[in-house]
Amino acid sequence: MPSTSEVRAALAGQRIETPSWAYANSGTRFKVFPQPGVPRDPWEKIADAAVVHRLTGVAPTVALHIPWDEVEDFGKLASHAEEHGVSLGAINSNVFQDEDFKLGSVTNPDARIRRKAVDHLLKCVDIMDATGSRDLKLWFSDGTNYPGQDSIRARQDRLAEALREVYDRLGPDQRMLLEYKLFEPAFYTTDVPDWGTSYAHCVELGEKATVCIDTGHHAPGTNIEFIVAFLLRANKLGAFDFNSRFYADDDLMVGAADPFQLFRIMHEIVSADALRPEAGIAFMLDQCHNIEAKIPAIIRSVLNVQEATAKALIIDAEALAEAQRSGDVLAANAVLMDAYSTDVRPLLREVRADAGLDPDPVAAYRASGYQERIEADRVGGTQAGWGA
Ligand code: AOS
Ligand code: ZN
Ligand code: ZN
Repeated sequence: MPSTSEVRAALAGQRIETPSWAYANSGTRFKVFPQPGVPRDPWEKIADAAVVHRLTGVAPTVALHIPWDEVEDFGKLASHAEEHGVSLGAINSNVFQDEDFKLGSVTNPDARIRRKAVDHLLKCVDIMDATGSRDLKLWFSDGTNYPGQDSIRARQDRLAEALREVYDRLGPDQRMLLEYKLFEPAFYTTDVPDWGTSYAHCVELGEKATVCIDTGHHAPGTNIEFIVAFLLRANKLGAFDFNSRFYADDDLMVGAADPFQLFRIMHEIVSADALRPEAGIAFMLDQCHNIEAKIPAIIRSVLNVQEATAKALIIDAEALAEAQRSGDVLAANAVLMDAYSTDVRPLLREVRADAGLDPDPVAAYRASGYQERIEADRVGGTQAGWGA
């Protein structure tokens, strides 16, 4: 068994990044239900993210999405974050909401539009220089809807060319995270549809390019922990976009649909000693809270990741290795299930208390009066940009 102090230290040192867009209004293509008190601009999104960090102690960075979080002076935004006790995390590039990108961004058949898309990505790297962000996260909605619409192969060439130009612009301490998604908004082909495609491009690019796994971006039944294990072994896992899904890219709270899957993923992480921030994997949330209150939902999500992590940390690794060595299938499975069946909430409450935090961050938020304050102060909150 790992020692309790090791488990506690690992939990106290865990880092989870929250996304700016999760604090804003969002919805489906059918309706956005606005909520009172949501942030009106990036400054207020960061203030809310800081509240999540103050209450949980493990969410010190917030990811931005450009242009949703466009401001004149990103250096100032970074200082604003510091003043609130957090810092700016991954810069998410958005090349999917411009009229010009109807047939794609970096893989568009028109060279002028490809140029425009790449220029946006380069601008995102300029922003990273100003914010001190390490990661540029790329997700492309590019693809086709009909057989014959465009050349699948030519689109891969265009993608490779665009990625190369952006990769070469990265500073020595900056990284590129290439996210994949099976489908949507394209329904016939997607240019980066799976981890294999992302991995192959990252290998071609070099060591600063790694794969981002969004847990909602696979075909039903996909074994995500296998992908995690494979990429960890290849040193090509850069980040997670955590969320849960019942059907497709549902963007629900992580750990809500399938906490067991989250545990299995965290088991791969823990057994590869990749939980430590120095291991270089960014654990981010990518969620939309369409009907539930935003800040408590994000706190709940952070707690769900912590619970899955704690269960993975208490797995008896020696007993597991012994059962695996001796081919005792049932014993090996029982070791995992024992850990999964353990109620780790008391342990996490203690870890929080040791860090000077309220053991129950959701209750602490409700008691803080913050929600009442923002509802009174903020009128006309913005939309994340999604589901408009
Ligand atoms: C889109 O499906 C992806 O998950 C991206 O990460 C996207 O940039 C993010 O969800 C914000 O919309
Ligand atoms: Zn994502
Ligand atoms: Zn997504």
